[in-house]
Amino acid sequence: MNDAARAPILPIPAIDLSGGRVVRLFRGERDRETAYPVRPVAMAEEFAAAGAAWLHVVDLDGAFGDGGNRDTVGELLAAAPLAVQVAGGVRTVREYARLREAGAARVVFGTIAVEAPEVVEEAIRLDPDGVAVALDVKGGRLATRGWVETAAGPAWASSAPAAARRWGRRGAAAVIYTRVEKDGTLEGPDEAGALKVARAAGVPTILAGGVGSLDHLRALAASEAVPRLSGVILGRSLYDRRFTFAEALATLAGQAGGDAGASRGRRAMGSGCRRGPRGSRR
Ligand code: AMZ
Repeated sequence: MNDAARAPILPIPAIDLSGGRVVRLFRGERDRETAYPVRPVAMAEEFAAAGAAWLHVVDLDGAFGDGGNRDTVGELLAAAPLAVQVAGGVRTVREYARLREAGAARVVFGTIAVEAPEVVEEAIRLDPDGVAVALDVKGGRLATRGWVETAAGPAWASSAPAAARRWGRRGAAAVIYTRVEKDGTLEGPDEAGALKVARAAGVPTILAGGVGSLDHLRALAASEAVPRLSGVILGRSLYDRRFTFAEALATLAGQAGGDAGASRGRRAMGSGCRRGPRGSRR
């Protein structure tokens, strides 16, 4: 493969919201939450300043089906100086259109893609560029409703590659593959599973769950995941300062600067609370 074809995998920082706070869950379990004392918009600005092009925002309360973080998501869409992908609790075409009008570059459908796929198909008919489908796999099946349920859906929902193939053919702009058992564990992503999904989907595929070290990113960058995976979502690894966003970016781009940038970028998470309004960057 020539170098031009080896577009680097894009690191995508995640902001998961619960009750307006920035949190991380362990394997998606609600009672295993870590809250981080950062303001969501300041965090987004921090990631943008470190070179992020995209932000993955999850409204966890929306995903669990009780309320949501609409105001905070709205603030992020209005203020964040980067492309935002919004996930969690989007169950209607109307909500999809509302988020797109509010500035979401992509909107992610999880539960409703399994329970009522016609809703997602209608969104694709209206506005295909913004539709991403989440393929969240738990115990080998697609998980819905906050990853609590793995009820039998249609036949294609019994495997992530089959679901990926379906949504790729139906015109989704992207699919996001998360291995629930890995999420929040820092023990390494399910690269093999993601590759199967990417091959089947034939549309940009993003991997989420389990990245815990720059070595995990180096392994991805050196593997056949390039150029099949377009992005990798980073959550706990950034919040627990296993590495900085700048290091992740450099590592996936194949630059030695993954280490050299360490001390510069190390401050990134800590200064999130202190950062001023947009435009007041150092
Ligand atoms: O952590 C969880 N328990 C969780 C989570 N992160 N549950 C759902 N989600 C994410 C999915 C997807 O991006 O990965 O929420 C989105 C799906 O939401 P919904 O409401 O469409 O199923």
